[in-house]
Amino acid sequence: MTTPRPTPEDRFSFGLWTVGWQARDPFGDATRAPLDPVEAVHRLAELGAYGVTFHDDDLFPFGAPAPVRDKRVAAFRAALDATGLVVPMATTNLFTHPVFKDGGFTANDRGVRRFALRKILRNIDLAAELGARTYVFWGGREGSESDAAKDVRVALDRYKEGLDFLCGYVREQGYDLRFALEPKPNEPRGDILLPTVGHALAFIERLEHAEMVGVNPEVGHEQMAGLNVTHGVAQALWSGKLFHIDLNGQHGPRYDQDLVFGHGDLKSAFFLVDLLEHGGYQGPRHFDYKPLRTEDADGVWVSAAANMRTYLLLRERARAFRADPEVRAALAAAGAADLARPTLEPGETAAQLALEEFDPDAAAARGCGYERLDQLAIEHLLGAR
Ligand code: GLT
Ligand code: MN
Ligand code: MN
Repeated sequence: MTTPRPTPEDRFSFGLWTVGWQARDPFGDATRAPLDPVEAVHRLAELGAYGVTFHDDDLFPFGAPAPVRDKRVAAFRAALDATGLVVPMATTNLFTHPVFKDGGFTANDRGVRRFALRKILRNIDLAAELGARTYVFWGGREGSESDAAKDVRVALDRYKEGLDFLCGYVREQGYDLRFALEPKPNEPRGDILLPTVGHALAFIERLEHAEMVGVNPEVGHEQMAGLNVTHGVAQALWSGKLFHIDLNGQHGPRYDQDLVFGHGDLKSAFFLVDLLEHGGYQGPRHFDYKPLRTEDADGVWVSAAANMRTYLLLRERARAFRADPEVRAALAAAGAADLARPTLEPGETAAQLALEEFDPDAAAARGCGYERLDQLAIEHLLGAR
């Protein structure tokens, strides 16, 4: 089999916090040394990525004085210039420092909320300077463990207030930047606000500048909620709200595994790639994963390459699936095209609809042919066709 090689045209991007994860977990210390962002940029470029993303705290330590910050940013920028890697997205760390233990936008403490907004504003300026077009908000600490602790309706008021204010700021500054909310059901909070793509889409419609806010679904986060991520992503696309995507792997509802893309539910990954490739998504294919804690530095780069290679292999498989005449025939037999036909004739009335003769028993007796289609998908996925 040919080896697909990632190129910048594939638009693969990685968070600095992914390859840079030192593998500290709730039970154990780091197993790897810190990774300099400059090295990360060079290694990712060598592997064929086109972009790198970051939290403010990935680039310089929390509360770093201006000279340290400037030095780190300059080194990062020089690495970008040297490699041609771009920064398509940036985000704020509102979860590591203990000040954010009760959230950033929705902490009960108003002083913390104001501090969070200042931290975000500062990094939005840097994101815009570095050419980012998307700014992600993952609200991992926005939530609670006890329903006595927080009035969710009021917390959502504060969430909206903060995002409305930040949208206003981006507009005033004339930045070419859109926001993408990243849902997650739980972890680190017991329950996180905006737990799924559906919750986030509904919330966005209540925002003052809804047009500049979309979603950044993460494969594993929807699967942690027991949901079909491909359906969530499809609805985001349908709503014109798929601004960004976090690709990774997960085995069903358990802790957030952040595995390499495709290393969890492979069949779901196949259908997700099929959707992204045929559904008109033009944005970055961003990997948000954690190299296994068992790996050394070499293993980190093996895993980074694995994300891209798996995506490309699935893309090949999805294309072969769509091009296969047998699949086309099976889709036709299953009536797939009929779904694209509006249910009513233009201008048809309820009275006209009532006149139609229909035999429900005959329709009920017809098989849908979906088993055949599903098996064809599996055979393409397995490279058997
Ligand atoms: C954190 C989280 C991710 C988010 C990142 C953006 S940070 O690693 O687990 O899902 O995308 O804030
Ligand atoms: Mn995750
Ligand atoms: Mn993510």
